[in-house]
Amino acid sequence: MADCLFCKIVSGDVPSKVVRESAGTLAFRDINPQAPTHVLVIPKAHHATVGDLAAADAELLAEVLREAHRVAVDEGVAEAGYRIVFNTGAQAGQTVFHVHAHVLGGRGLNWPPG
Ligand code: D5M
Repeated sequence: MADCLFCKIVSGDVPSKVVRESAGTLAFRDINPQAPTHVLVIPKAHHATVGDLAAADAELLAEVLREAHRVAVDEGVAEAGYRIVFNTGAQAGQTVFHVHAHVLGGRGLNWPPG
């Protein structure tokens, strides 16, 4: 998608700090980290929300989740505990409409979230 920020990160037109890559996904550090580990995992293909991705390509969604767990392991936060968040829709705080899993860890995380 021409006007999509995360498509531009996939193409390399916008720089990012990549931490992992798989055939269908890219993982890079969030520009505004909310925890010591805050990485975004995205499918390289454009889907606006996690619901759209689940409906269109469930195997690609599974790949996003596998990669999110690998990020947590690589960052050393998997054992203590980490969170995978898909903000979905404007009211839930989604600002970039190219689906992304936030992988958050490295500190205690409150529940319920704000
Ligand atoms: O999350 C969108 C997230 O995307 C938010 O945490 C900031 C992050 N962001 C925005 N621009 C960039 C760039 N250029 N690199 C890395 N991270 C970025 P949402 O759930 O949609 O609110």
